[in-house]
Amino acid sequence: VAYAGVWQPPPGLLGNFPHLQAIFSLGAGVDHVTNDPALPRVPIVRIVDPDLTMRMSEYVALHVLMYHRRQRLYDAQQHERVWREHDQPPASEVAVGVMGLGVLGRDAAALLLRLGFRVAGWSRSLKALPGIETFHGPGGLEGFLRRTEILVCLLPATPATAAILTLDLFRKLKGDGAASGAYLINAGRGALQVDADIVAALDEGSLCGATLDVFPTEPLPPASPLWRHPKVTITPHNAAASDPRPLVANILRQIQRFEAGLPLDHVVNRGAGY
Ligand code: NDP
Ligand code: OXD
Repeated sequence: VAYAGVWQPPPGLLGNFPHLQAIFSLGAGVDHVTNDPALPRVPIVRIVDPDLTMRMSEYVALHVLMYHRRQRLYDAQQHERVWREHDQPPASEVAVGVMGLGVLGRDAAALLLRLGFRVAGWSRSLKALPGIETFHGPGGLEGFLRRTEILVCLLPATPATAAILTLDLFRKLKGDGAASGAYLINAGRGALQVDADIVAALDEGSLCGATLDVFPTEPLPPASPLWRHPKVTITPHNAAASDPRPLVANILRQIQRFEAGLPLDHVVNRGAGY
């Protein structure tokens, strides 16, 4: 076996292949591969594919618009047969902040900009993106949060991002802006969030709504209070479910390039963890 395409291989499994030359994550994230302490020292390649990127941007736009257009409020009104219109601020007054300005974060941010929102992003290294206010590093986080009403998280799970989404962080979001409250959309990884802090933030009002696609334990255990929380929207880690057709074509293209002596694209930086 020269190449392995894996999602969540049991720890130690990949160490059994002495001829392995590259490991392909069957997704954009790689934490499910890198968390194997016995992982062979071969390149780890992640998926960067327009199909996956578009699916994630659709998800982000859907949920940002859901909060912006107060769709859950209108759903509740419909249930009660209530015909009542609420004030609707223009998107140009609503500040959306994207944590992670990688392949997925940049595309989602560009789409949100196109929809008219005030968009900012936060990344590890300095970025310059047209029309998007950028912040970076631990020193840039507070300024980014203070101006953000709808927080979209598209960070990878690494030691530096573990449990970054805490009550303390939610309290820094801008709750008195045009969106009339702060909202969270996490489609990055469950390891980024502290579930109990999300519930606490929703209950005290520092968050007015949360869309969660990922969880520290998946599937989300039936006993989790998130399931029935009236301000939570849950999806089963399918924000950008990889379609096997483009995914397989993508990996085969990479193998052909590699066997022709060309470098692999999108190789993970093991030190950084993404
Ligand atoms: P990239 O590697 O292209 O981008 C990661 C971004 O996160 C970069 O902008 C990087 O900063 C930033 N980042 C990493 N560490 C830090 C840190 N410590 N502080 C601040 N910023 C940081 O990844 P993708 O955009 O392709 O994917 C992002 C994640 O989305 C994946 O790792 C995966 O976990 C998740 N995902 C979820 C899916 C789902 O269905 N829910 C589907 C696909 C992916 P810099 O630019 O400076 O390097
Ligand atoms: C991914 C995912 O990383 O689907 O691609 O979570």
